[in-house]
Amino acid sequence: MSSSWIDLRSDTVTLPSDEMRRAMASAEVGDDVYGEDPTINRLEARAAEVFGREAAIFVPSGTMGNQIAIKLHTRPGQEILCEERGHIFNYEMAMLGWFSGCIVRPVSAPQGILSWELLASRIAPPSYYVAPTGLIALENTHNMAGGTVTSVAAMEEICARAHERNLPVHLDGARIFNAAVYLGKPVAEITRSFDSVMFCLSKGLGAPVGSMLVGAKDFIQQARSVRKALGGGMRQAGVLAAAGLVALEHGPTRLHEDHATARLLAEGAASIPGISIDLAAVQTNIVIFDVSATGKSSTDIAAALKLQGVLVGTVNPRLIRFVTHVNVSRAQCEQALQKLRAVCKPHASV
Ligand code: TLP
Repeated sequence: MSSSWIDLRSDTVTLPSDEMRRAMASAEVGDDVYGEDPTINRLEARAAEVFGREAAIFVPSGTMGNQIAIKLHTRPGQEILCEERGHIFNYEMAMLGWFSGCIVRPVSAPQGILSWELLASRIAPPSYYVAPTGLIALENTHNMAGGTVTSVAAMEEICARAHERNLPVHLDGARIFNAAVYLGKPVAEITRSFDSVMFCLSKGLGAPVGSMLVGAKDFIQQARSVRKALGGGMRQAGVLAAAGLVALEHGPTRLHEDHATARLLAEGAASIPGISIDLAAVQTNIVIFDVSATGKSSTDIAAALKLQGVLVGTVNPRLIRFVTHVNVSRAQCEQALQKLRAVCKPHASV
């Protein structure tokens, strides 16, 4: 999309910075299927270091990172516990059923924030006639709950109690750096109890492509085979890893700006008649709000905004999602709010 659009659909739409493009142009590359791409090797080593883990693997997408982890943690016929709005359950093409032979037992949590208390009773009891629980998967920040953050205490308790029962815990940390900024703690510290963590370079951190899966050395070694099986052996992808390295080093340092613009959007939206929003749930760079009391559907409002140069996402017929990122300025957010106010007016044509 050209820069004349105000694109609030997702932080996946970010464009590579000049520094990323320069790094891509000069990246040293080799065949990564042979382990010979020096730039990918550097990115993997750096990601492992940033997360305080033994190893990391570069994957083309967050979805592939999550699905590799699920495949390795589970066996066919098991259940996975996750929050009912979770990405692995709703937006990954049922791959956990298709590829890993598992089903989800969804757990509903206020603001998408799971606790051990909510999970404990959903773990399958030892029995020969029910599917065993094979994995707990958390999502932090929680995308479809509006970018909400699970506390370190809650994550640590879930991991500790799950490990007592020999249950692994995976973190879909697509936006874990946003959670780290909100919590004011390094990612290594907040994710240390998880068995595996996936995070995206290509969301708020701004890289054009790519995600990482981090964990123990053996786990990541096995992940290399599963990635290959999924067609994720990317050969001379050091050109992508070069942008990923820039994203990893510099992306996190400006995420607080996205959180501030999300707050601006949320407070502005809250003042528009007919819009309802839980301001306490707006903690990072995602803003989800209900437009049903305007008398218009989210799709009608999104279409009207598009005609005015503003792109937004719809979650369902009532809910609109705004996501802030490096390529949308504070002034553009103010313009988007003015246009939202206009299209929500009772007699505005949508
Ligand atoms: N999220 C996308 C859409 O798929 C909804 C977005 O625009 O927010 N985990 C979480 C929590 C995510 O939000 C996403 C992408 C992924 C995993 C998958 O990442 P990709 O798109 O790289 O496969």
